[in-house]
Amino acid sequence: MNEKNTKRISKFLSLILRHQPEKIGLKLDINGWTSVEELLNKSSNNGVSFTKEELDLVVKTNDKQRFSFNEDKTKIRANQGHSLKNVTIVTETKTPPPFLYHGTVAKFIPSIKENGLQKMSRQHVHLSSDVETAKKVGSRRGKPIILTVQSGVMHKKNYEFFLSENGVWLTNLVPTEFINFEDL
Ligand code: HQG
Repeated sequence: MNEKNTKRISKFLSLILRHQPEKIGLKLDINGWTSVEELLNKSSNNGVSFTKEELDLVVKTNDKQRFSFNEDKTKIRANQGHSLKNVTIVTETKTPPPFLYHGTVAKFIPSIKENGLQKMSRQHVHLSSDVETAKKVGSRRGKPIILTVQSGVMHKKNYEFFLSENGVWLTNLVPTEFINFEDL
């Protein structure tokens, strides 16, 4: 399978396993899992055909490890990034490093200054442990601006942090007083 095809399937999986399973008549359980066999069948019925081996390869080689199988590989889910309200991926709360980073773009800064970092359409605010990754996240929307979040201070004040299976730090809200806006 070529890279273009892998990417196409990965994008399709993100859509179905995070946002719109109903698009192909699929149901996710409350932990985000769905049957691999049903996913293969229903995708194919809706014009997106791939084999179990191809799915395996997409999950294994995905650049951000977006998806996981359960132990016996009968079920699959997205590790994070859901907008579906009735899916919760349980991750343990974890002590974050002193600083985490958020990549965004200039047009959002006035609103972030006023309201802090909000979940917007996702279930959590997504933060990166390194500047490089945050830059990539911001670049999806234009020239990236990197905000530094005082996660250590927030943690001391009892804000909860979660670490997703693929290494993304998640929290519910970053109030503006914990964001460094210097130079902006
Ligand atoms: C911005 C991708 C105005 C926020 C990435 C961001 C990441 C505000 C956008 C993951 C705001 C939301 C998440 C406020 C936040 N006012 N704008 N108060 N608070 N924003 O896509 O962090 O490929 O939901 O800065 O690589 O960009 O999907 O979040 O620009 O890991 O796996 O509102 O998604 O990963 O956008 O990206 P998103 P994000 P995947």
